Formats: sequence, structure tokens, C-alpha cells
Amino acid sequence: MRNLLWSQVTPKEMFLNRRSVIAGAAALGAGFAGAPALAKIAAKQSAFSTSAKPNSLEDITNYNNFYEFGWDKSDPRKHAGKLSVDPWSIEIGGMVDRPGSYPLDDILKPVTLEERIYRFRCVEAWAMVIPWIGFELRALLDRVGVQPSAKYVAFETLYRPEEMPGQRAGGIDWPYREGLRLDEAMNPLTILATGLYGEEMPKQNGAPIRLVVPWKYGFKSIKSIVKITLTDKEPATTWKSLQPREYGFYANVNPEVDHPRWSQATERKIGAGLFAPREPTLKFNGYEEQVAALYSGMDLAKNY
Ligand SMILES: Nc1nc2c(c(=O)[nH]1)N[C@H]1C(S)=C(S)[C@@H](COP(=O)(O)O)O[C@H]1N2
Ligand SMILES: [Mo]
Repeated sequence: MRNLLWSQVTPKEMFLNRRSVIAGAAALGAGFAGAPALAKIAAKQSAFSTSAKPNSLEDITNYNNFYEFGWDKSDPRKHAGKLSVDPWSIEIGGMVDRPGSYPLDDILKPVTLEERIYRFRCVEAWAMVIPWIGFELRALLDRVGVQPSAKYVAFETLYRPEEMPGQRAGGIDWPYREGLRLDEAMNPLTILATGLYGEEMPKQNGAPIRLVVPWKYGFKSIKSIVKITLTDKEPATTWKSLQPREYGFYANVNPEVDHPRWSQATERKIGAGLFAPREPTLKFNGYEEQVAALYSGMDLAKNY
């Protein structure tokens, strides 16, 4: 069991993933002169955070897409409780210097002090603001040593039909797969999240570790990751494989390019009430300054 003690005595948003803090403290051991100072370590807010008010924990944990647990937005909350997330490891392979099966604790230990609160908006036709706890994906990629030949990063979710009823049904060629170009993966906005609202990641949100790519539509942010592969070919992704005319590899938030079946110009704010007007969606979800250069010279209507 993870130790949740600190969350009871500290403001929720202030604290890091307790297990990794405690593991980190143990690893630092007696040599760490300022041990008591650890108690004051607070996750700093990322400079990229939006100032928009976060959605309630209730909205964030009751309105989810996690098709391994069903097709309805209320299914993940009902069924994800069955998922066991401890022990957990990620197999990292392909074009890396140090491939292997990495236990989650090993992954988290060195990044503990780099963890931040990232208050990001998740956008599809709807929008939510979620205060994630996470760290930059590039910190992990740097540790395993990305080889110069690598051009893409592929991700896979756990395949465990005994615990995931959606995987026993058809519809998707499991496991859920996603991918990023290497430069997108290395962007400081791309994070691996291990919690939200100062708590460990709720299972319906992708426990124990999931991707968050805030300038892309929600489906790119793959949950419950067990495999990361560096490759030189664009990896197959779940939604593009399913509906290539509707979903592309890039999936950048773009109000100028409609989904074939609906406009993507506006979003409905979850939690704002039924009669709140839809609001305009921002290109790259407002992160144009940070990411537009990644796509210079590319036709975003073709590379949707
Ligand atoms: N493994 C997996 N990851 C997934 C999904 C999924 O069905 N399976 N759904 C995606 C979609 S469509 C969205 S909109 C977001 C939703 O994340 P949230 O429930 O934490 O808001 O997760 C994405 N990651
Ligand atoms: Mo989605």
C-alpha cells in the first residue's frame, strides 16, 4: 500500500506522490542533512499551468473515457476499481541504450523532486481543467538513453481482460495504443502523470501512470501505461487504426479543422451548467507559442 498519510495533513494540491517522496527520502538516507526539510517539499506549479479554475474532483472522476472499462462516460468509475495497480512496471525498449522492465518505484525515485502540479485543460468536444501531478516524459527518456535512430515513441496500455471488461468485448484491437513523434515527446509540456489533486491517480483516470499531452485531443493521453517503445516508424495508434478518416496521428487541438462528423470550433465546459454557452476552442489548446514550431511547414488539415 502506498502511504497516504501526508495528504491528510497538508493541502491537497501541495504534495507530491507520497510513496516516491518517502522512497526518495529513504534512498537519500542519513547522508541527507536536511531530512526534516523534506516535510516541506511541495510540488511547484508548472509555469505552463492555466490560471483557469480546476474542475471538481467529482467531475474529474465521474466523466471519463477509458474504454477498457466500457463505452459510457460513467463506466470507468463503476468498473475501474477492479484494476490492480501494485506492483506495476513499464517495459521500455526499442531504440534505447538501457532497455528493460522498470518497476514504477524505480521510475519515480529520481524524478520525485522534479514533480510538478500541471493544471491543464483536457479538450475534446468538452473541456475540463485537471490539476495533474506529474513529471516531464523527457526526464525518463533521457535516463534510458534514446538512440539517434529513434524518431517516434509508442505507448501501450495494460492488457488484462480479467480486470477490464471492455477488453472482453469487441470494438477495439486491444491493447490501447498511442504514439508521439520524438520531438513532441521531448517537449516540456508532455508529462507522465501519477496523480491529481494531490492524490494518487484515481484508477478511472489511468492509474498508476498515464500520459498527458495538453495541446492534443484527449484520446492521445494514454492511460495505465505498461510499455514504451522507441522506434523509427510512425507507430499504429488505436483511433487512427479504427477510423483513419476521422482520427489522425497528430490530433492537435485545432478549431480550424473539423472532425468529419462535428465542428471542433467550440467546447462545452464540464461543470459549468447545462445552459452555459459553448466557448471557442484555442488552437493547440492555448499552447501555440510552445508547440507551433513543431509543425512548421506541415499542412495541419492533412496531418490532423
Ligand atoms: N488506455 C486508454 N487510455 C485512454 C483512453 C482509453 O479508452 N484507454 N481514452 C482516452 C480518451 S478518449 C480521453 S478523452 C482521455 C480521458 O481522460 P480522463 O478520463 O482522465 O479525463 O483518456 C484517453 N486515454
Ligand atoms: Mo476522448
